[in-house]
Amino acid sequence: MTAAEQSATVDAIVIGAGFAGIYATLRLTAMGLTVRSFDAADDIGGVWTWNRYPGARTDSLHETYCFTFDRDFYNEWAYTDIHPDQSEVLRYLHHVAERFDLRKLYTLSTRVESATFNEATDRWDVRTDSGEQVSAPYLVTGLGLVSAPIIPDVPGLESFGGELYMTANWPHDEVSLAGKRVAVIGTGSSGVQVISTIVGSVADLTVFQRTANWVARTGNRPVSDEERQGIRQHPEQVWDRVRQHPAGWPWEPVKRMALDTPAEERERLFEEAWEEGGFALLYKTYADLSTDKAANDILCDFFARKIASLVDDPVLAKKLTPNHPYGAKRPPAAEGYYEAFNRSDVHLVNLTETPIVSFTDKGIRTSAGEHEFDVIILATGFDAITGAFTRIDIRGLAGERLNDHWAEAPRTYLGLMITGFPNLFMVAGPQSPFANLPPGAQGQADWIANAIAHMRSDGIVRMQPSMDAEIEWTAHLDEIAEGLMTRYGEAAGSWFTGANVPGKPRAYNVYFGGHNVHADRCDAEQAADYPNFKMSQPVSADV
Ligand code: N01
Repeated sequence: MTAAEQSATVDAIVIGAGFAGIYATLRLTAMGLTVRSFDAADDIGGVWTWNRYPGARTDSLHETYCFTFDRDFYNEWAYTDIHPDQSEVLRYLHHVAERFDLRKLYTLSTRVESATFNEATDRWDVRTDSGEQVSAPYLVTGLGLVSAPIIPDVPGLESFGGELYMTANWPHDEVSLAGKRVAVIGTGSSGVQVISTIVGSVADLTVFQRTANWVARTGNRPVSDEERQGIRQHPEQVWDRVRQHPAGWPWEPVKRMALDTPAEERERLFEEAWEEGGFALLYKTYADLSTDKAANDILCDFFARKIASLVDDPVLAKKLTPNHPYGAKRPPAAEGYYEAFNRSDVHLVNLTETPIVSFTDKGIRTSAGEHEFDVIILATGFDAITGAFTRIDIRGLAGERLNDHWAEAPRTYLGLMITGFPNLFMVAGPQSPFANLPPGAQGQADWIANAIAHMRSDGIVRMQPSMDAEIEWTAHLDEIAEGLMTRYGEAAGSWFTGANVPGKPRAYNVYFGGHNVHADRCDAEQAADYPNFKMSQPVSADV
């Protein structure tokens, strides 16, 4: 048992061992706080410990998919590819944990089941699934956006006699798919990565598609030595660009408008961005693609023609072409995805025509008949953003359950704190920006650490946002999302809005106003001594 495991009372409890939780642990420890950190996984790494499926890699850029708090530490690390794969990101996170001696603070393979704010002590009482109870004045969550997987509610799953895998909980041991008849259900970011990676190595691949997706190329390639040296000489330039970009990308935000550009010029720029891959289509072409449906239609027309040119069978190409705006759902990327469907050993089952009826002992039955498989892979997504919170019994002032507070929609201030849940701080929580995760998580955890330092220096025992601030932030977030293509997310079944989970309240779960705008607001809040927060001294009764 480590020293951390023995201590039931600490200064801060952190939940999560991904980018968010690791950095919060590091930052709070560096301030001299005693910290206990928990994660349900058996190792450090968050989403990267669970999602080990073939082809898993980030579509963020290598120089931004890491922490930037220390120039030398930043310059030490070198990812191989511009979009690092799962194994390298996991190695990086292990490297951080080891270098800053964080492992000893973590209790792994342990799920936090409940967290209750104790009004008598002004501490969070946390209970884990191992029965351990720990208490601390500050509770910091880094629960991850996509950490609560959903299993399709289809009869007979347990009766399938072959191998069944979930991308979101992929085995640690080698999985051999070679020579097998494989089904992949789901064509989100995970599904398209698996499909384009295993194609050709399996005997037969059947893709069950409910909603077609706009799958950009990745444009992945190794990082050249020259690029790496350039970044290492002036890393601050990268960090500044990331800080100023709405999505936390190291690119200049574009200002030109598709609707003001001649068709040939647009086509040329779209082609260039298509070749570059990833988010270039969205972030490097035109500013009005996300705001103006007419501009977005032009991009979708370009994309639909691309699909038609890549898929030999026009009927199949049509089935693979989405009918939602680009960006209504989180756009995935994969290399050779559409081309895979030209192979005779790859089949598409369009679930809008022939829905799944049940799983059987041999495979999957749709309304058109039974398909037999050796392996079924579920790439069916997550109860994203809020799911990891609502699966924990969290209770704030007067015993209010977080699930009740969020019964209709998540409500927070800046995605950082919740009214009625004092001293509960969230890194990359609901209503925080949809953006490149590590820079946002680092900035938010810094903000939280500073807020805790402020509380400690001023003898504040409770900090929570005012109800007005929470209402204002939620209204602002909705207004922004309604002005973007995200307003079509519900119809497209996007997890941005909870529309991918039957019965989940429909709401915009993430902030689309920009990582930069959010960071500015957080900075301003801090600089002005937290005007939208209620701070209480001991023996207060501000319920
Ligand atoms: O999940 P998803 P994901 N029957 O929700 C389908 C991040 N990520 O794991 O669209 C049949 O996107 C569902 O169909 P529909 C990234 O933020 C990043 O792929 O609801 N199908 C959909 O096709 C991403 O957005 C990276 O109609 C069913 C799919 O399953 C997020 O994680 C890589 C079904 C789920 O897609 C989630 O991605 C991977 C059912 N009952 C993930 N239920 C990168 O950085 C669901 N589906 C590259």
